[in-house]
Amino acid sequence: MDISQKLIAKLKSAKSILFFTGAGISAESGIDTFRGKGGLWNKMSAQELASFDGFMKNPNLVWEWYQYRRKIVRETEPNAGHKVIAQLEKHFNKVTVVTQNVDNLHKRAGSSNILELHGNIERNFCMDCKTFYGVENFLDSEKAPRCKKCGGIIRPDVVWFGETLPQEIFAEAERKATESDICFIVGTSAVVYPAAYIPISAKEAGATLVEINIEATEITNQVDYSIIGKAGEVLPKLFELFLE
Ligand code: BV8
Ligand code: ZN
Repeated sequence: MDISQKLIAKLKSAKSILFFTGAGISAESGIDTFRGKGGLWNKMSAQELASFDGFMKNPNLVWEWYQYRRKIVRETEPNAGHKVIAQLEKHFNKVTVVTQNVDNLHKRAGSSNILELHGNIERNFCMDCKTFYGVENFLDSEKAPRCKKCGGIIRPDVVWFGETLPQEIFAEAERKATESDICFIVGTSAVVYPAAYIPISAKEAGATLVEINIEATEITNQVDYSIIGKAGEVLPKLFELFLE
């Protein structure tokens, strides 16, 4: 992997850094990505599984898909990539993680400033009375459960296609992007909007864009540095060079 000395020098003089992450940063923990080889969405379409209409048409199928993903998340650990991002908090005034992932692995790795643009797979809520339920309430329920209070349908607290992102979280992510000196784009195909606007906002405000991915993506032609490699290998190497 090729990491330029110029980038390391930039990192050493940076004050605030932002990590914009996607499914690729969790791939080495054993969680499938969506669009890559063996991706979750190769088997069934995103629209059927990660959309409100898909859920209303077949709540039990979608619920089962999320139960399957929760089980995988429970059996996985944060990897070296997540851990380096958490460790960097000791070396910079501000490290913000803006993630599209719903798997909680940044939190479990010890990061403290995390903005979850697409929600969190461990949280659920009743569609009628909005009561929140933690995933521990239904560890083995195959069917979309009903609310104990009002009998309404319970759904995962994630943002589906056609649904707006949590406005205050997105606005905070935009703000942090415009304040960042360096914006790392890690393990995302950068095709999902409006999340994919975040690195663009950082660039427009003068941040240096650094992409870490195993292949080129839609955003590669807009970045200042493109490092081809696995996040779990590149980030530790970057950290090692930074500490030298
Ligand atoms: C919305 C649910 C307002 C949670 C997901 C412009 C503006 C606004 C909206 C749109 C727009 N253009 C199009 C839209 C509509 C749509 C959209 O973006 N469609 C795209 C696909 C064309 N956006 C929306 O609907 C959003 N809502 O805008 O509301 C609105 C309202 C009404 C009408 C219009 C607008 C909602 C988007 C959120 C959808 N929910 N998931 C869940 O179940 O997880 S999206 C899904 O994709 C996941 O959340 C995921 O986070 C996200 C992005 O995927 P990635 O993380 O990038 O994963 P992917 O597999 O694609 O890529 C993995 C990458 O990792 C690859 O590049 C691979 O090379 C790399 N990799 C693999 N291994 C490694 C690695 N890299 C490093 N190391 C490795 N080891
Ligand atoms: Zn209810």
